[in-house]
Amino acid sequence: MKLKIINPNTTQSMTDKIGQCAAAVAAPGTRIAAVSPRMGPASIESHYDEALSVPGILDEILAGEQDGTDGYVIACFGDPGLYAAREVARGPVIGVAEAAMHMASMVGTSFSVVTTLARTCNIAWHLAERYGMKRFCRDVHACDLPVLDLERPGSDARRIVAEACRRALARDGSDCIVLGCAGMADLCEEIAEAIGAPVIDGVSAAVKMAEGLVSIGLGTSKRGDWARPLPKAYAGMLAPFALN
Ligand code: 2AL
Repeated sequence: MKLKIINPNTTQSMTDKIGQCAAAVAAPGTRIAAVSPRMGPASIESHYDEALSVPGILDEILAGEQDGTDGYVIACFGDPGLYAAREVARGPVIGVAEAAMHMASMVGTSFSVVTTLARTCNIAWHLAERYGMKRFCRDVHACDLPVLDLERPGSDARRIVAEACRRALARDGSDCIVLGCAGMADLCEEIAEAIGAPVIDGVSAAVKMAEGLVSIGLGTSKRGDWARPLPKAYAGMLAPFALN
């Protein structure tokens, strides 16, 4: 099967890292294509960044529908454009926050989210609410790290994130940690080992969920809310997004 992992930000080093983490957990028969969209922000850490990442994500989904992609992962913890993407995809589309929170709720009765900047905490809370995961989510903690610091040598990000996870677990009395940024995917194993509790990276979680759904023949339902959008004209820069 062919899975497309879309890092909605345009930072190629992060896309490469996400692709490696996805490939490391994929089954032998799964082909992973990790991409950044042609347009979008360098990192996503505000509602503005999220909104402007969505056209690039949809562009990648539309291309995937042409080239036989079986399933998709949106690899940004805000799950930007997830429901719009489902409207145009036949296969499953999984958001990393959605996948991580669901898997966390299966390995513990409570989780703590550790994310990048404090301003993204509310985005995580909104998602927990949307997915019915709020009752499992004890709290959302920020490391006060901008997303691109995860890519910057010398930023001390590994230590900062690990320490934030340790503190979150202790303060919340939670059972496990959800990493609140796709750019933290490579830190998962070492933090789990350091803190002695499950740490869930949404990229791995979403890859396995997409793989599982495709392997049992499940795609996005086209009957109701996620039916294909109606054909109409789109004006200006969005003209190429008009569907037939
Ligand atoms: C993210 C993420 O996963 N990728 C990105 O650019 N921003 N989310 C976050 N909370 O930092």
